[in-house]
Amino acid sequence: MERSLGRVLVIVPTYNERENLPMIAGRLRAALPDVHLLVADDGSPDGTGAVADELAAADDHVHVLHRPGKRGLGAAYVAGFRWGLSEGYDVLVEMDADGSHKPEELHLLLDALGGSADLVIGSRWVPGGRVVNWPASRELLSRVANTYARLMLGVPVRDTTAGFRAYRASTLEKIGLDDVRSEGYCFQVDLTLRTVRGGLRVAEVPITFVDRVVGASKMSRAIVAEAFWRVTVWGLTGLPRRLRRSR
Ligand SMILES: Nc1nc2c(ncn2[C@@H]2O[C@H](COP(=O)(O)OP(=O)(O)OP(=O)(O)O)[C@@H](O)[C@H]2O)c(=O)[nH]1
Ligand SMILES: [Mg+2]
Repeated sequence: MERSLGRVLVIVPTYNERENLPMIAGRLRAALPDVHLLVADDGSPDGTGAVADELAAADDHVHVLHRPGKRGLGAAYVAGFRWGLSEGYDVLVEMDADGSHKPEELHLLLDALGGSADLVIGSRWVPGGRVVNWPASRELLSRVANTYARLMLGVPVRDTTAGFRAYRASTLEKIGLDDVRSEGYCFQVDLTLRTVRGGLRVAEVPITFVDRVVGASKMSRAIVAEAFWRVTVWGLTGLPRRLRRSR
């Protein structure tokens, strides 16, 4: 299916994912051999960047973007999207390095994108979606964050914070990346909101999300706080428009 969509680039942001990267790259290349991979590494102290370089040297479908220091997930994706758009890819995919997003399920997202969507989200919180081995505290945080975002923003999406997603290049060109300021996971909410407000079509497909087995989480209080205040600001500034529409 990905053939009819054109050229597909999967962007994997990495920060200290040395043990995970070869595993996830191998699984992706085996699952969808035509798809290209871009590793966006933020100068990981554990040497993930060098591991990525080795993978790229051995495989012409693997590319690496080195960035000087940890600047957040959002900034890494924006840089990856820019690279992919300038290289002429037609579909740009977001995927974590830690195995939480199964490369073997990526075809489900691409199928839905080829159906009739401008953005497809691999969702934990639609019927059929599952989380495996996630601590109850993380599940609660995700559910509360998603409910808050849905109510504040009026966006009909069950998993706005999800990080396994596929965009058409035309979607990213239309919504624009120049003024994206979100750094942490609210980057995902930010781009979902831009897509919906741009009148584009968002589809969710159920996925099985598996908690990371090795390596450390980058989730922090600062990331949760940023998401909370930004969603609150977006919700309040978007309120007049929602009220106008509901009249
Ligand atoms: N380049 C870059 N990648 C990052 C940064 N922060 C996180 N990542 C990567 O983004 C992906 C998601 O981060 P995770 O730490 O797995 O976040 P999470 O899935 O909420 O947390 P876990 O519970 O550990 O799975 C992983 O591939 C990280 O290596 C960053 O500042 N820069
Ligand atoms: Mg993770």
